[in-house]
Amino acid sequence: MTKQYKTLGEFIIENQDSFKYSSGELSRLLNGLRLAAKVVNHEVNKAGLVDILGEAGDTNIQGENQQKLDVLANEKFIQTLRKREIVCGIASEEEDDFISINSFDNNNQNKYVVLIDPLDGSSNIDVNVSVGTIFSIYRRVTPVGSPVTMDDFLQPGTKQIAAGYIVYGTSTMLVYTTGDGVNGFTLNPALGTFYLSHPGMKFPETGNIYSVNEGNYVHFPQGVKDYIKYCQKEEDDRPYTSRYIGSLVSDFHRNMIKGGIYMYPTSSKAPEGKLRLLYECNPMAFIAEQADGLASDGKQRIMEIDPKELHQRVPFFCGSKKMVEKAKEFMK
Ligand code: P6P
Repeated sequence: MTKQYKTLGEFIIENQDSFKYSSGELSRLLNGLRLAAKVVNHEVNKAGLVDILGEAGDTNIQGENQQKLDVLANEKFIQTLRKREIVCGIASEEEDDFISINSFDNNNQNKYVVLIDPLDGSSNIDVNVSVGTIFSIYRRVTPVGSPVTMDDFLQPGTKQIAAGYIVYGTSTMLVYTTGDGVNGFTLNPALGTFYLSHPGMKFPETGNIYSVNEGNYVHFPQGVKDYIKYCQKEEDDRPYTSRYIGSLVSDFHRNMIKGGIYMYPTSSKAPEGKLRLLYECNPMAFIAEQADGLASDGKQRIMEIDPKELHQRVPFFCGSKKMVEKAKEFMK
């Protein structure tokens, strides 16, 4: 008798009562993201065939227009969420402004806004390296029934009610939190079903992996340089291993399982850092803290930053508690 693993659908239903806002809407929202994840996974996995099927932007042998995958992923997530009548607004890395969603069937009673990076690290597709989707969910703060405003999106990360990512790797996983721990689900592509493969994910308190683009070393602030040299020093549990694949979701996921720290500091080339606060850093920070890790901009909790604009960038230090604390000591 093979062990029966719980499916994502069963898990969402079982846990919806524990979710204080639950009226089934969050479940429907998470199910929408689950569906979109499967569709995007299918497209990502056949991406390598684009050259045979036709270059992105051109038509393929079936005469269909090949879209860039991040544009396609963006459209799939927006389309799926729009249809589910739960979301009143969406902000995306691919969209300059937020999208207001009116649902006439329930005269605009939708309560949630979603912020999403539909395909993070998409430049890795051409070289067959893992990419990911990152999402962050809030309740709107303006009156239900009225059109969403920027205030509904510019909320601090501490107000998130759910966050997660999908990593399209050697297997496709959906990892998310609603504030009650972090759970990972692996897709069985043959069945199109996500199974609970990683219940209660936690960052090890410390680790020996540091993830940073060392090509930018000369541009980093002195404290970051000093921490990197600390990681490389022959002493105690060091030198650590350097692992950086240029895909935040994959580096984060590996570090959460094995222990490690991911860093995207400011540099003279990126004075605010590169990663976006609202749909990259805040959701990953929520997951990190729910997994007993930390996420900081080098000075304060990522989730306590008061957002000023939709595509705002922040420096990002995230992972095993003791490693982030040590990095912050060097940056004081
Ligand atoms: P760099 C991908 O573009 C991304 O947003 C993250 O997924 C990744 O960790 C980082 O940027 C890579 O940036 O400047 O090191 O190539």
